[in-house]
Amino acid sequence: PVTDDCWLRYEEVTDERRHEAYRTYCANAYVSVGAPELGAVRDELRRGLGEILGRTPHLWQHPPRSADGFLAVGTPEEMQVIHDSVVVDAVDALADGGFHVKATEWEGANVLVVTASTDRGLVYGTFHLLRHLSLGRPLDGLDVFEEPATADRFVDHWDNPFRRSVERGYAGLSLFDVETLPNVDERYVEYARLLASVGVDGLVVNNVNTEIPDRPSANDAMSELGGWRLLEPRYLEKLAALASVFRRYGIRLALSVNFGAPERLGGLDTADPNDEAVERWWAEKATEVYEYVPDFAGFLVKADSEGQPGPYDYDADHVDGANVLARALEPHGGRVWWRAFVYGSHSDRAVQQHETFEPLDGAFHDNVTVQVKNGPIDFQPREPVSPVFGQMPETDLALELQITGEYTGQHVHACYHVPMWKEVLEFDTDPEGHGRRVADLLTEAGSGLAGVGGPGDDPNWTGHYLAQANLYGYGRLAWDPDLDTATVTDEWVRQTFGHDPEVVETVTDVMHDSWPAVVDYSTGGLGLMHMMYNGEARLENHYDPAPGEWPGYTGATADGIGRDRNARGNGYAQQYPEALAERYDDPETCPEELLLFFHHLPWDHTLDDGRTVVQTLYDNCFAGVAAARDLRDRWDSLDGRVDEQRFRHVAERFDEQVVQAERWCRTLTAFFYEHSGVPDEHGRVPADD
Ligand code: BDP
Repeated sequence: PVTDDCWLRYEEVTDERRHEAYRTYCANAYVSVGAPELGAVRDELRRGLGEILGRTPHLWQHPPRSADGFLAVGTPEEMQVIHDSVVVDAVDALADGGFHVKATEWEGANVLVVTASTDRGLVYGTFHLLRHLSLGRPLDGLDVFEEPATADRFVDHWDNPFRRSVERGYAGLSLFDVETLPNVDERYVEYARLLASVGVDGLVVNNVNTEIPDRPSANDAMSELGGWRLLEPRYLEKLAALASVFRRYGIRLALSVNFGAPERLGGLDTADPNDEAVERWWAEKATEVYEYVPDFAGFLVKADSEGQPGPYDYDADHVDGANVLARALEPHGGRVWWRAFVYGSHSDRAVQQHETFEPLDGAFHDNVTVQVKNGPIDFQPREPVSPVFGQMPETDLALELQITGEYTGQHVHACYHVPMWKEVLEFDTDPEGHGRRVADLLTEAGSGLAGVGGPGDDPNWTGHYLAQANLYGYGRLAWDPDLDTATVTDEWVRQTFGHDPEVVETVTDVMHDSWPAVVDYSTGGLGLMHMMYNGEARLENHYDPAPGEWPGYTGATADGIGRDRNARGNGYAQQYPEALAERYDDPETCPEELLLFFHHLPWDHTLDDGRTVVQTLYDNCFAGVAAARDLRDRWDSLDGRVDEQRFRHVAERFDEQVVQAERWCRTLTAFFYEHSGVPDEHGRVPADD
């Protein structure tokens, strides 16, 4: 195929008995008609069942009486067979997107029901069924109710439509082509299928950097040129065409907007959120957007951050800024996602978000979501969980995760983010209080998640075949944050690479061991971060090691390393509730993997196992390299068991990852030695050469 099917490969079921059962239930499908989503359902059944059964299914508009079994997809109201086969009240009670799948009997026939209270639910139910079949699971006795745990499950593209580039994208050009829209590219449909199959229900199509920053920054090269122009009618027309593709799959579109749009686009002399003309401008603009896209989801805003305009430019605050947009969208059912990624007024950016946003709790409009990155810095390989979570009880918070591997090897390295995200979701924001995990906050508030960085036009979508798992895992966790890593991985591996036990076991292990390896060789594993090239020195790359470039992040001196983000230092730890603040504040109780994030410690400070800080850093860096080599070798053992195309591609990437891991290890250990003057106990540092 021109484009890779990712996890929607739908391989033919090989087990004879299963094949027989699948055919009985699914060779004939009676599918309701009407809503656009049902068109998508029919297309997917044709495709999926066609492959899995090895024969195109018959699609009916009435119950196929002659068959000894059939699949019925629709709502209880529309289809008698479904009405008779399910508890209608239970189906009606499902949250939007929820579905019920049940194997039963009706008038002497075996019937498999896929039903829901909304059309979007039928899409998810259909994908659930196809996943069930792809995983080779039995149909007899099947009886599943599922509903999404979160209301918003967005993928935020950082695409620059006017440049067709992607900020922090490692998979080619933007998928979306403003030149050719409103003509619809087939890949839009393929992409919508991938997203819907994992429950994603919203898509921001353009970069949060809607203009080139007014401060000198390497972001210039990646930001959009005049992104606010997307709000012009001629582009809204293109957006409408795109929306109609995604609507069939239950996905709503949103736009990143420029806070200065009333000036830049509207010709007003201000964008002050407290100005009446500005208020009117946004209201009229919102009305216009909804004329083109009636189910438009809303606006995402990066304001007062990295050179983007914002309310601070007008002596207003984030509440004024978010609420003026919220009032404009409210009559249409739209929402504002206001990003909390604001920094610059502190020497340590970790401190700023909580300080800026926590006092604003309760002041945002109901249709505002404050969108918070998982950690206080910026999508590092490992960070503590942002102290904003759990501390703004009156505000809808969304968790912003990065799907794209900006700081985790940029899709040259394999780095499976799901275990990292699980740590975040399971994190208890208030251990001595109500015990509320991040996952609970997201589901209670009915708010949700935003995953940054969508696929590009690369034939394999993500640049690295194994990075497809991050998109898959993101969607699955957004749907159900309580899914465990092993389940998500197993689903992904089997659908993507089939059921050969050796392949399943090897790929699963490779995935699970990939993130710890990256953390070890690129951070030393004790909570240091951001030791890569950044900013003006080189094209902002966030890929190559450069630990000396931003001394503020490592805090390395002759006597020690790390930052005092504690009571003796800048007080960051004190932003957490007491139990957490205490845990982080004492090096004895601070989790080892975050130790140097919270503390500047002497090089010879000893850890629990008796090793010193500097020796542990050395050991972890070398362990990371050994792990990367091991990942490569394990992948190489699959030669001949995975198709040549994917095998080679991944093997080559692993070769490059090992070289780069060695470079990281050499550079970091030399840096630690240079400051500490302490050689490695095992003679590896200083290096001979
Ligand atoms: C950082 C990226 C930068 C983004 C910024 C953001 O390096 O390109 O613009 O985050 O999230 O991760 O706005």
